[in-house]
Amino acid sequence: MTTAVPGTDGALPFPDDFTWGAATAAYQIEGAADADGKGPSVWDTFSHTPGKVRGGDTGDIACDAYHRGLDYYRALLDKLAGRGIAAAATLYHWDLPQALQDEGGWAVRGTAERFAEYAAIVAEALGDRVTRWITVNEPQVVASHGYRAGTHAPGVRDLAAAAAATHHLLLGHGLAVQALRAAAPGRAEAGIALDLHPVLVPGDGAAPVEQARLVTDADLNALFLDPLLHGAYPDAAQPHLLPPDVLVAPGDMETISQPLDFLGVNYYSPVYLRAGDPGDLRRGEEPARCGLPGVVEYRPDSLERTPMGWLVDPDGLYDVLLRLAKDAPGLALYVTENGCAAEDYVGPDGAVNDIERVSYLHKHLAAAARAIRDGANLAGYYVWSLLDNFEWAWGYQKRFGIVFVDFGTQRRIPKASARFYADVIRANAVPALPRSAR
Ligand code: IFM
Repeated sequence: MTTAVPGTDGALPFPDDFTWGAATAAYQIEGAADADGKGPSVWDTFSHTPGKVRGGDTGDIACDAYHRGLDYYRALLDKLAGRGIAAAATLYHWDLPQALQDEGGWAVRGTAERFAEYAAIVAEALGDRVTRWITVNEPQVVASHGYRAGTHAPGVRDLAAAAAATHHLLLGHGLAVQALRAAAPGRAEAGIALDLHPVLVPGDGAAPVEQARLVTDADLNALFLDPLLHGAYPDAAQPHLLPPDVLVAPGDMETISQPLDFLGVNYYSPVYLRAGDPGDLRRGEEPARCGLPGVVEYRPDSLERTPMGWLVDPDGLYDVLLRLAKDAPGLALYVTENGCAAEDYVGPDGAVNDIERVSYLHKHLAAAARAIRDGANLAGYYVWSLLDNFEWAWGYQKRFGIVFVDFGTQRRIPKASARFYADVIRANAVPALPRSAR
């Protein structure tokens, strides 16, 4: 199957030193749940609890990646280096040792301190092979899904624990940055990856809608951006999401806001708000998560949705990158995750022709190129995800990979999107979008 060849008329170029990558996460691909002395983690516990993950799926085997290398991480990094690929390593992508959870997990300060010790150990072990470190992936999701809604591990539903987790995840990030820099002076580049969601009010928002926009933006974005970039929690956030003062020890905000080497942006979809009645919802509407009266969230009919129900809105990526260019001038940005689930299947010819994902990536890469042209300091892009994998509470039912995994045989099949992405990387440019998609 052929894909569009970039680099021709109208192609949008990327800077010469742009980084291209594909992201995965340990629990989602490694398997080997109890290999080599590994103790249980919160996701082992959660996925083995009946009713928590669709279909009863677990990460016990996943893509079996761990068993495909001895001395797994060193071997993996050496193989990547051998292929001219520089790894960026994430220290925490949602899977905490169960022993730390038993002490309170991210709801207690001790976990942030243990995390810094772990960062130092990992940097000692792998610092000769890794220079770019992401401390924590999507702390917003950890706090909201793991500690407030309980739909992710550790399955806690407790507002106070979630607010505490927010602070300790950020503090853990700050302490880990210090540990990384101490372990690999002058060599470690440290950042964090945030899931960011533009909150949009098309047209003229009435006063309550504009108020809801401010609160929703504070809850989802500023609650993490402001402490990291400006050393303070945002006043506009809902009070129950804000860590209480008693948890914030002197010096914490300085630790959290120490300069980053880069900021990772995970972008999937925005939030749309309009005036409406949460008690009498129309089709496609949901109560606004900020809880303010007279406002609903909705999904514009003009936008496609992925099988996750997430809106496809590449302009949102552009908006987020330009907002950061303004809010954190000069800070290097990486898109550390972007991609979509699709209904992938192996065709009679043995190929996986994921045209929806090709279209999704094409539009989002074009948005990224436009953002660079308009001033965003975007240094790289990592597609989510390299492989189909364990999609948390959805189990194996949702496929995000550019490489198909047959979980019965562990056979891998690069999809059409993998070829499209390889073409983009080779050309260091994304082909012009068809007029209809602009
Ligand atoms: O699979 C997840 C990933 O682990 C974190 N960010 C969002 C992805 C898709 O849901």
